[in-house]
Amino acid sequence: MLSITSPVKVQSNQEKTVPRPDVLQVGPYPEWDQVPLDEAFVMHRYFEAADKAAFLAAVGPSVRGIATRGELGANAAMIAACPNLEVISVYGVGYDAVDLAACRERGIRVTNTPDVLTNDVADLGVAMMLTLSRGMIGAETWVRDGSWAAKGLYPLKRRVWGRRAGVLGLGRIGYEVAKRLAGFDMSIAYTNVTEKPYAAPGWAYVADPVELAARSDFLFVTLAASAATRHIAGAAVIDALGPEGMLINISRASNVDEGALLDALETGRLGSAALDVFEGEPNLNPRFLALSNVLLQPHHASGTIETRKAMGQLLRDNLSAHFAGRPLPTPVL
Ligand code: 8YV
Repeated sequence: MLSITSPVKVQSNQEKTVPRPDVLQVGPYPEWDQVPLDEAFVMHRYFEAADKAAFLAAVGPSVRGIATRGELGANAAMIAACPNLEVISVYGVGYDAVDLAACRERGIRVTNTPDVLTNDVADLGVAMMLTLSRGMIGAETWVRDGSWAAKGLYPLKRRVWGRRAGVLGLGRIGYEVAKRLAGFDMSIAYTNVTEKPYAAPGWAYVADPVELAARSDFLFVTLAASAATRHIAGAAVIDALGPEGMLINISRASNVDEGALLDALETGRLGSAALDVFEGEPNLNPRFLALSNVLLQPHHASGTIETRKAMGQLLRDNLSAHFAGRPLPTPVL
């Protein structure tokens, strides 16, 4: 059988050849991940290639693994260009950007990095709510630009504690968001496909997202994205949240109808939105930049040193386990 690994020579007592599997790297990682990845695998840096199609055509046949990131995934064309692909390891909990149907068809394994990022993502969601509701970005500017001294007191903003929170998707991240909100004495309701046995007593299960939005001041979108959840927060949900409501999205842009969201924010039918994810990110719709009732974040909810180190470790552990024939630590497929 044709060998599809790139051998490297390793000096030891007696010279031996250690085959390192070829891995296609879709996007950059921090140095602390890149170094061990380069040691364990032959990394083919797709993101550095000027001509992506030519690069894939050249390296695709040797590729046995893909290392990608949550928002980058691996599409059908990329998977098709790698006829010997065995495993895709995602640096992120969301794997909606990986063509799972293509993977199923070819028996390609898929892994992600759940759990290790849950608390940081929840923290950022709650921080976004507080920052926007209390006007902290504007307040910082008020101090720095001399407005405090020149104009006096900063305009009053809206309270957070004790108000009504809705959590759209009570998975791991939604649960941690709700737990934190309980600490602000908020009344909590959630929507999920089914009622969750682990929901705390007092958290109301509301099956219909529109009804959830209607009884919420703050609506957190914390669903794992899929074709079924596309635009689940659409015009009806947004209108139900209303002119006093705030939408916070720390999941995927596709869960929200961005056109409907922008229309509602521009006309005041929705009070405000705090967003970590955008359609076509990192290039977002310029209409967002003209709005003062939004808080815009660069998809960094999992972006702490501690969590990103744990994600990188898990990404590598999944690849290593696969190539060593061990059980995958966190399989999706
Ligand atoms: C990204 C994410 O993977 O977990 C996810 O699904 O989208 C993020 O954690 C992260 O921004 C690294 O690219």
